[in-house]
Amino acid sequence: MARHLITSALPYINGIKHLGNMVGSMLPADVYARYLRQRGHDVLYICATDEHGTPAELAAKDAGQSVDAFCAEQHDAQKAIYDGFGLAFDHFGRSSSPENVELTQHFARKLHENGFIEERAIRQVYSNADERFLPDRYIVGTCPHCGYDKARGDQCENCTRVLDPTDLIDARSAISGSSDLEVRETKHLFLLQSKLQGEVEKFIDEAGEEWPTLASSIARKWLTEGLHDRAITRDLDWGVPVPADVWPDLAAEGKVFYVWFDAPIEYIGSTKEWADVDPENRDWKSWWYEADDVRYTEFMAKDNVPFHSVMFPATQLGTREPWKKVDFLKAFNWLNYYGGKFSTSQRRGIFTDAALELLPADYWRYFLIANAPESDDTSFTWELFSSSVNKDLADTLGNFVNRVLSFSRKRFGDEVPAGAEAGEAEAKLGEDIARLLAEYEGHMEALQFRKAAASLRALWSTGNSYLEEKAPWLEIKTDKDAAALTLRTAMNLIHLYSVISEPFIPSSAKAMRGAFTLTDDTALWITPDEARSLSAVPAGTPFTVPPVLFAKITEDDLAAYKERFGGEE
Ligand code: B3M
Ligand code: ZN
Repeated sequence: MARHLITSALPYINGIKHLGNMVGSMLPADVYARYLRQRGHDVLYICATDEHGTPAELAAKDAGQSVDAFCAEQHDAQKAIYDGFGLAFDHFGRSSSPENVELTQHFARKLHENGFIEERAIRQVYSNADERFLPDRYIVGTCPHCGYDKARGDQCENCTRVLDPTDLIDARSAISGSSDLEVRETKHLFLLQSKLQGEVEKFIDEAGEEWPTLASSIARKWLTEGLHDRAITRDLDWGVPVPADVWPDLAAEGKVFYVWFDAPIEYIGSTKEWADVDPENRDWKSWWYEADDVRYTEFMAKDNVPFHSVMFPATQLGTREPWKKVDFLKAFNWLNYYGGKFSTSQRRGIFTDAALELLPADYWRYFLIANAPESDDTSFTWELFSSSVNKDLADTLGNFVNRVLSFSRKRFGDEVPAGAEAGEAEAKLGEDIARLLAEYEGHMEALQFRKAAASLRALWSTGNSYLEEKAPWLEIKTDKDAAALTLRTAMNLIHLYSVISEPFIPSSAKAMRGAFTLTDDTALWITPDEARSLSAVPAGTPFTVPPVLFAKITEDDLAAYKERFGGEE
């Protein structure tokens, strides 16, 4: 048993996330966390809403709300959706929490004490029309690297390069659209990342060794470009205030920390929020401080990798305190919608709230993980989605469960039938299952989600092949005991499926497992060795037939979904 700390990138507060956001961070983290819990490990899965920064201010302004009211409301809305998706966080916090404020200020103090923060006067864009400085996303313009004309002041969405607002060509205010901008001098805090370059390189050489190529190559590319000192404060009303005891002038001017400075610290902040709910029994520090026995895995989309692989470790290293750093960084490419981007403004693609209104979470969870953009970008299409739901979930798994249980009840009543002893076919089945299950475990341990889904699918199919081969509906005519053996074995497969499918489709797995009234069902997981004998559910076990697990998506449904969400164009 090991201690596993898991975090998924904090969803930004400014609106409901789409399926691409879901598959690139929270969902795989949940699948992994569920798997590890089932294996008996001590798991802490932490996430939160990322609430500071200009996008929150701008979105609140659009909604006609104060920023804190907006964030509180949006936090609850997002949390409700994630509950609906079955995301079993240990805590889903808020980066605007007092815990995070305290920790962020602590980090800044330590960095300052160790000489890694410096006050510098910089020339910043000031909007005469808006009578304020324009940080980050308050400015839009053309990216100097790729020419994208809607690049934001902090990062170009198109080429993902990190920018400074003054880099933009033809800059204008995102508030008023005014291009009556001038450059004025103002003071900000800079994190002297350049001084930490060597240490971060050493960290990535060691830890990054194990990371998937997508993550380690982005980290290395970043290091090759060199770590630049970066401004970590902003002129905003909403954010973690600069501590007045250390920087009285800046505090008096109302400067707050930059959102990317406090957001990763919220992984720790949210853990503290979790502990503060039950301080007698929960120890946040043991997960983060001198936590050498903890294995820390982070999940995120590729655009977040620089911040997590390089900048957050630099921040942690610069405190000269033993903070837990990432051990394994799992990054994802993009999920597209018919080959193009998901887009909120053009109402293109599927958002998490709409998805849940349409179909149960398990349908989405399975499809998304089975098609996770791991080695490449992948595309959502309704055709692919419905064929995968119909084939894998409805035909292969759901139909198997219902067919076996209904047929057995009809012929043998409400208990698992006894019948003949296991024979050659069962021995072969046991071997196949044990082999596939070992493969499945291997892929889960390696965080290879698509491959894990393929192994799971193969496990489901093996049951169907066995059933087709034995054909209990024919056996029953000539040899009742043989039919009973087949059904008992198939019911053991259903029970096995209910256990091992739990990370992917938790509600359906629960319904499947609930079909059997077992006196002793304490095992969280079934290992390949245990699975081989297919005997966890003995003859005589009472069972019920659950309602149809997965409804098929019809041609009419498909047409309606495409019409509503927009398909190929
Ligand atoms: N909020 C993700 C984004 O909005 C960002 C992640 C923070 S993780 C510390 O792109
Ligand atoms: Zn660009």
